[in-house]
Amino acid sequence: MNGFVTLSLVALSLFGACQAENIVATVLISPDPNVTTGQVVWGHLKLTQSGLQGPVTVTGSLSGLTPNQLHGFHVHEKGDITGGCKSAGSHFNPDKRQHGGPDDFSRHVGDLGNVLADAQGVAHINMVDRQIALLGNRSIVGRAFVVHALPDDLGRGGNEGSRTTGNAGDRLACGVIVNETLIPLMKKDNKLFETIFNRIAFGGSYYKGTKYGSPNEFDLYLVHKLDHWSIDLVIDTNHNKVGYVKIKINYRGGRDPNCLRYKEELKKITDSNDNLDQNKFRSWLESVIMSAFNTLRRGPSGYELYHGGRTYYMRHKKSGPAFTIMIGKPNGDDVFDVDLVPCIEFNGVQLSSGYKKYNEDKRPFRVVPKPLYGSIWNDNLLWRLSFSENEKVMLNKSGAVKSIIKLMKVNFSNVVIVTILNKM
Ligand SMILES: [Cu+2]
Ligand SMILES: [Zn+2]
Repeated sequence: MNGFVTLSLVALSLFGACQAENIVATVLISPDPNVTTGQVVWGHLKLTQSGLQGPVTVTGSLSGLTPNQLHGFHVHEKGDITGGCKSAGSHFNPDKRQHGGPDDFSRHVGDLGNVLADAQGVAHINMVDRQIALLGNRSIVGRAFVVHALPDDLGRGGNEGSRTTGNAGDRLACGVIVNETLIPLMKKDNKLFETIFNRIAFGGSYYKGTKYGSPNEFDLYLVHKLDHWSIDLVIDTNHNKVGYVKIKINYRGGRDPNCLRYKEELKKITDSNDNLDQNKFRSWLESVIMSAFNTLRRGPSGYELYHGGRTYYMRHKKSGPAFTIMIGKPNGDDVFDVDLVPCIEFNGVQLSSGYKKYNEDKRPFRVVPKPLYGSIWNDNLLWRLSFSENEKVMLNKSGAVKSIIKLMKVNFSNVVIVTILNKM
């Protein structure tokens, strides 16, 4: 078990390149308890943004409106409805402009104009807007939609009320805009996670049976990839800790600004000699998960995550290299645990001598930041090798993988978990 393996990567993806990926959020609109007219407005909205720069599509319906009438419809600045809809504050207005209509250049970002109720008092909503966003400065996630009693005059009423609120009257109903899944929340405001996070993969050992014995416990890998045109990875197996490797990054992008930015970000998970540090990686990822949780609403049963029109209750704890998320099902007290195991995946690397048989044809392998004690090396720099892709190939050959796949398909909760974490 000796030698160094150097991996040169071809241009795969530029740092910060935008992926045409949909970002999704949802809103449950519920009646304002302070309304005294007896009008009860309910609704459910879905928001979709195509890519980081794309427009946001708002779809859904509202019921209980005044038949055949326009109702003012805005995003207000605060995601707070604890004292009814008035707690949501003013129209969301980061550019400090006057109130306007959705097609006006000069408007509040939150000015979406009106929705029109049909003869039954139902409004079917399908609008596209370029000023609101689900990420960045104009993000409306964590703010609130408000539905008003009167039409919004779109700033054309010729009085002060028109220039500030559109004279849309009382607030009939409102709801907080929430991200549907955890992964987009984790990507938000975290450049490094956005760049190196790749996917969620089912865990458990394929080799020695499965870990799916208990239906309430699941292992999911949070797979990261460092692949970048401007770096080389040096995988060092030349030490006496069998099953562990040391990984050094060599930067070869020179003064390329993308490379420098990537290098700056990677410092969060490397030591001063550019070796990947498993302690740093674990605590960095923990902070990413924590800040994602902190953007969720916290209720008495845990953090609330809306998904598919339902609320899930989530709590978390740390356990070794993994983070355990406990998820309460919306229909009862049934709780299942998900162990999120962070790892980094490598493709196209040929490991030397002792590892060759697990790594035939440069098959992908992973490293896990598993704490290691009693080594002559700096423990933080040694990563546990994992060959789950290889195990899958071996099991495929023997036919044993079929029953595992069947088990995974049967297990509805598995599918739900991955959907909750990572919009499918
Ligand atoms: Cu409003
Ligand atoms: Zn406005």
